[in-house]
Amino acid sequence: KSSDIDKVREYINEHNVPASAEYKGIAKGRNVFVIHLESTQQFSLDLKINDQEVTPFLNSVYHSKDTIGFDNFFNQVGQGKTSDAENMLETSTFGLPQGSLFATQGSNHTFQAMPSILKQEQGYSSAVFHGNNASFWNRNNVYKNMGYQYFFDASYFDTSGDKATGYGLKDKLLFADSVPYLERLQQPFYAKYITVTNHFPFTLDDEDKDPNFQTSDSGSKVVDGYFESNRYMDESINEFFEYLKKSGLYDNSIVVLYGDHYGISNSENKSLAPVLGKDPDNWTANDNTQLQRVPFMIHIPGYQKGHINHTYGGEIDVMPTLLHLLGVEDTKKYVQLGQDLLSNKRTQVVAMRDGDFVTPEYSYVNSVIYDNKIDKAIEEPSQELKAQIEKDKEIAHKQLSMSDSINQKDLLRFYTPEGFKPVEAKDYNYSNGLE
Ligand code: GP9
Ligand code: MN
Repeated sequence: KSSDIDKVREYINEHNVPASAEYKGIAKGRNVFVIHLESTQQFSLDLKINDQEVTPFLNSVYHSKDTIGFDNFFNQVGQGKTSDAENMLETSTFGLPQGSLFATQGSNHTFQAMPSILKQEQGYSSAVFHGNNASFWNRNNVYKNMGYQYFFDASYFDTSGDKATGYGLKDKLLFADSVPYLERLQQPFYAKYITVTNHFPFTLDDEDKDPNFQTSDSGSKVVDGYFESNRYMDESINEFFEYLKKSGLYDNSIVVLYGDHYGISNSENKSLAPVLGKDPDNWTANDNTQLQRVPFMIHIPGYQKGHINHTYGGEIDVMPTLLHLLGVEDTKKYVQLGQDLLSNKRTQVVAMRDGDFVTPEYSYVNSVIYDNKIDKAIEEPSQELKAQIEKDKEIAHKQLSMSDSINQKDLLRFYTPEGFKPVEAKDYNYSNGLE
């Protein structure tokens, strides 16, 4: 109904934040690599186990002068896990309250997604590289509706024997074997790599373990295996960066890295706690929530003004951030629920898919208010704090309900931004490579 989309437009007009002068367009015209770090949580960065960094290469990128990194960036996925993360990054709307938008509605859904916007505004080509079968999470249909030009799934790679694990081609091979396709992509391109090896149950083949890395002895096989497979993923990214530098692609590209969601579930967090130097006996629901931070970094070769930004945000905010960096200034005409992470006009209330939320000072988890500074539940909140929490709750819930209205009713079919051409799935065919 048109009145629903009018409400959405009103919300966007009130909540969109403009690009900041300092950052807008600084990556304009560059190729974009988005690297999806499967199940990677922020705590692995800079973590040392037995005196060794778990992710030495990612750490070097995170602290590079050419990187804008984030340390209060949260995953916001629901039951759609990877597919929810992808949906947020590509559309700046949430996944559904239940189930996966990709799986349940993605075959016939109106998206105004990154590949189509970059194509239409700036002439980008686009591709996804992923070592699993195209039908997983219904990607083969969703990507067409998003306007992805190419989708190189497992069928494009040799996944025989020990080259693959449960979710497909091993990451090092995905990066290496993607090169012949990548090299034929028209520049500038928007290329997404979805890694898979660092996925539960984190049982890496022995041949893929770093013999020099001795993992934790936490009492949980999942936790100990997690760090070993983190290390493998880290090496795969390192190898890909080496390729990018050698090929020359590096200098006219940016690399965006993000973790999609937790790898260690709440039920294992008490085993994880001592590895992180935390006390498992005083573990709270808020500690689980605080562990929902995932890596997010934007690596811009040659930038030189890199730093770690402490803003509180999440996956919903990536799309407007990237578009602004790439010189797509007018994000207000689109329907994006997030706010540019590099703007100081943003609101730092991070909605979780279940309605809980996190702010820099407080968290609201299972109806309990936590003070983040002292890491404790506030038993008797003041009237003033209660009012503040109600306000923040309203902000989080409004953002979620707007998203549900958009996605459950497929509202974008009633709204085409000025100058935007709706995507036609039939224009895409992923079975014949680059022909
Ligand atoms: C599979 C992969 C995993 O193709 O992306 O998805 P997940 O299980 O993490 O949602
Ligand atoms: Mn995932």
